[in-house]
Amino acid sequence: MSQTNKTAIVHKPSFMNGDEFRIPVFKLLKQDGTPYKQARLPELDRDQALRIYRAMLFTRVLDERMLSAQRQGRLSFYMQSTGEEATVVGSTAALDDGDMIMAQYREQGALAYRGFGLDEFMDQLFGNEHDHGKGRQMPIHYGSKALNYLTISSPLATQIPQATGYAYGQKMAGEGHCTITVFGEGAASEGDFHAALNMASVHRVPVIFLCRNNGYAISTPAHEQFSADGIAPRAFGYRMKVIRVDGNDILAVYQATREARKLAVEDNQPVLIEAMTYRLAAHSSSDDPSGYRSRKEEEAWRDKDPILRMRLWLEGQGWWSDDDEKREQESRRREVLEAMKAAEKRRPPALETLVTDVYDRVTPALAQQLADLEVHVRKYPDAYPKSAPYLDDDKAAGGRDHG
Ligand SMILES: Cc1ncc(C[n+]2csc(CCOP(=O)(O)OP(=O)(O)O)c2C)c(N)n1
Repeated sequence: MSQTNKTAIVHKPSFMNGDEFRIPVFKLLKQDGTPYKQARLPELDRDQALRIYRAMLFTRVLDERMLSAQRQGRLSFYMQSTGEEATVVGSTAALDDGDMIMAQYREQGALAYRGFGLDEFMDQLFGNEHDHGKGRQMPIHYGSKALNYLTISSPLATQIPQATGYAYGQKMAGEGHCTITVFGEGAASEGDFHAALNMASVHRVPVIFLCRNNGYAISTPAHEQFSADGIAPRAFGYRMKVIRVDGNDILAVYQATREARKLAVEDNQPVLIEAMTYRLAAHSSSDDPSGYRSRKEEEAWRDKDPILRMRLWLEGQGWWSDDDEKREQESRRREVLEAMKAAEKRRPPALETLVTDVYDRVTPALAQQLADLEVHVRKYPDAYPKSAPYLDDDKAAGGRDHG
C-alpha cells in the first residue's frame, strides 16, 4: 500500500505528540456488579462464568497460602497475582483451549482456568521429582505442553517475540489458532516488545499482545517508566489495532479478548490490549511495597477488587451465594494445604537428571562431571538432603546412558 498517496501536505511546521486524543477505557461492569446503562454484555453461560470465577478464586487462595508457606521458610520464592485475576483469567477464557499462551510469571490464573492440576502447581513450586521442569527452575516458572502454556522465562519480554514467531507458525499451519502473550508494562520497555509488534504487523500474524498495566515495575511507578499515555498508543507506530480495557472488569476483558481473537484468527490481524489494573500484593516474596507506595493508594485499588466485582455480578444473576462462596473457599484452602504437604514430602529429582536430556545423549564430559559429583556427595553426605535418591548405590551403578 502506498502511504504517500494519503499523506496530507502542510506549509507550516506542525509537530504532533499523540496528545491529540486519549485512548478510552472499555468497561462493562460497575464495581457493585451491575452493568453500565449502555453496556452490552457478552454472552457467557452459567457454566463458563462459574469456571472463570472458580479459577480466579483458586488463584487468590493459592497465592495467599503459598506466600505464607514462603514466610514459613517452606518455599524459597513466590509471586502473587492478587488484583490482576480478571485480566489473566478473563482473557484466557475468551480463547480456545487449543490457543497458545506465552506468559510472563504472574499468570497462574491462566493455568488454573485451563485445568493445571493442583499437584502440578505444587510439584513445580517445590521442584520435586514430579516437576515437569525437573526442579531446574525457580518456583512459579510453570509450563505445560498439554495445556499449550509455554514455560516461563525470567528475562523480561523473552516471550513477546517468541509469540510472534509461534503465531506465524500457526498461520502457516492454518488450523485456526492464535497465540496470546501476556506481559507487564515494565516488560514493554524492552526492545523485544517493539520488534515483536513490528514483525507481527508486517507479516499479519494471529497474535494478541496483552499488557497488564499494573502501575509498577517492581518499585518503579508507570510515570517514571514512560511519558506517553500508557502502552496502548505504541500500537499506532506499527499500524496495529489496539484497545484499552478496565483490567478489573472480567466481562470487559473477556469481550475485548474475544473480539481480538476474531481479528487474529479470522483476519490475521495482531491486536494489542492494554488492561488497566493494579498489583495489590508485593512484586514478589522478596519485595516490600511500603517503601515505594502509600497505603491510601493500595486501599483505593482494594475497593476495585476484580473478584468481588465478578462475585457481585454472579450473585445478581442468581448463580452464586454466600454459602457457595464459603464452601468454595474452605474446600480450596484445604486442598491447597493437602497438596502442599504431599509435594513437600516428594523427593528431589535424581542427581543424574542434571545431565540427562541436555543433549540427545549424555556426553563423556557430562558423564565425568556427574561421576565427580557423586564422589563429592558421598564424601560430604551431611551437606545434602538425605531424602535424595543419589546416594542409592544400585541406581548409581547402572542404567545410565553415558553415550
Ligand atoms: C531483562 C530483565 N531485566 C530486569 C529483570 C528484573 N525484573 C524482574 S521483574 C521486573 C519488573 C517487571 O515489571 P512488569 O513488566 O511491569 O511486570 P509486573 O511485575 O508488574 O507484573 C524486573 C525489572 C528481568 N527479570 N529481566
